[in-house]
Amino acid sequence: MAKRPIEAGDQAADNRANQPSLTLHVPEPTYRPGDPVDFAHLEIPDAGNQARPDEQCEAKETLPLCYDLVRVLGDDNKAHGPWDPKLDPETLRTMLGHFAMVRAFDERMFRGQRQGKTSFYMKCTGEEATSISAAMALASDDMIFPSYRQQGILIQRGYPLVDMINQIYSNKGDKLKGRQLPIMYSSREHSFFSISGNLATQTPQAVGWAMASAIKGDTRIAATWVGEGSTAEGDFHSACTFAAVYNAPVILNVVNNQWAISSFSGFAGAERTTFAARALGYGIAGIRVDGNDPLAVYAAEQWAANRARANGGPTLIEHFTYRAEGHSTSDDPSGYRSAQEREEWPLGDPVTRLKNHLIALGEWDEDRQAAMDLACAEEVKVATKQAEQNGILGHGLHHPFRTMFEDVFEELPWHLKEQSEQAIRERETKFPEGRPGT
Ligand SMILES: Cc1ncc(C[n+]2csc(CCOP(=O)(O)OP(=O)(O)O)c2C)c(N)n1
Ligand SMILES: [Mg+2]
Repeated sequence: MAKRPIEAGDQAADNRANQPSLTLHVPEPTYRPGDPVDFAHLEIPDAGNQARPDEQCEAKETLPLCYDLVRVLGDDNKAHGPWDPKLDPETLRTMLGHFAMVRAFDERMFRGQRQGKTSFYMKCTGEEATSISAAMALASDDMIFPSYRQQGILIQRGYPLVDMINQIYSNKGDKLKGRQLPIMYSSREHSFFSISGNLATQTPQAVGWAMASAIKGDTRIAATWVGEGSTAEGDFHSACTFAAVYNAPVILNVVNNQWAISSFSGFAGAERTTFAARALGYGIAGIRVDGNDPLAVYAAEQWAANRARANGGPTLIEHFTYRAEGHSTSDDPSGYRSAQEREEWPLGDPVTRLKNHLIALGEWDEDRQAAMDLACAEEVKVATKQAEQNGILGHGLHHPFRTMFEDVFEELPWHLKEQSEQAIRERETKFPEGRPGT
């Protein structure tokens, strides 16, 4: 671009005449469709090499952990180092069972969308550990403020599959009465806050809930999950400020799966520093963890939970992982990223890594894995059939139309009452024969 012409007498501009033109950096992902992929530039430290500071340490003592990568499971499929949470085989098998279940669930729901049973679905393939292993390190009544990719937590907390599917189908069994986009679950009984499509709003809400818990002298902490792309939202930074100022008992989980739909993590600042390192500027403890290492994720979350529960304050955990599939059923990643990325991802697959660990311990084998996968697929199938009795997309078996005016106000204000009557009247004119579900 041409430089601004220097006007006579503009001494300041004249003095800069020999300086280079200013330029902007616009991030560009390393690999586009068809490009060969090589992740050799990623620094992947050996498992077990990271120090584990005291849970009550000062936030700044976590500085090395913000640039390192906490890893426990080595290439030998064994657990190493001070972060090994030393879980017993039964707990590891339970974790593997939740992994298998969420994978079976994702698989069937994705197919259901392709079959027209729902309008929308989102998988969490490759990111199972970041939700399930983390949630297992929390108390079952600690409050979860999720994004849309933490279905694993509902499964881990025992939320009925059929209720999840009813919500996905927006049918007459949907506890949210069709008022939320499919997959945006909510369950007070499972301490699982309503998922919002407005990115990052859950982060200040989690901090606020944690502050309220402290004000009440409660012992429950809050944990929130947010994508790396969403950390570019102002809400995330307000959340960090409040969490730091009030030393709130909260865990901020940033799931860095490298992509935000078709935008790569560089657009949220990944080229400049790690997401974990952002914690330091706020005075929050930070940990960068191998998000595909279920033991490391568990250990990091447990460290942060112990810290928060003992009034040590908030922790930001960056889960370094990879979104193995499309963003949602509405996305086609082959249009913007190299298909090789998934194969070349150097941290492997969390399900395979946990399975191989159990096998290495002599506590599991391939036959048991195959039987478990089959049993999960069967359980999801049965739940799907049961939910289908309540209706699928387009079958009209949804909550009656008039109910959309209910449940917000104890008494419907006059203007909404008018609107509701008008809407029902118009519907009767449009469908004189009546429509199921009206
Ligand atoms: C405030 C806001 N902006 C944009 C969107 C559209 N949107 C939905 S998901 C998404 C990508 C988010 O990526 P990331 O935070 O990395 O989470 P991921 O999908 O990778 O889990 C975008 C831009 C939205 N829902 N809300
Ligand atoms: Mg992302």
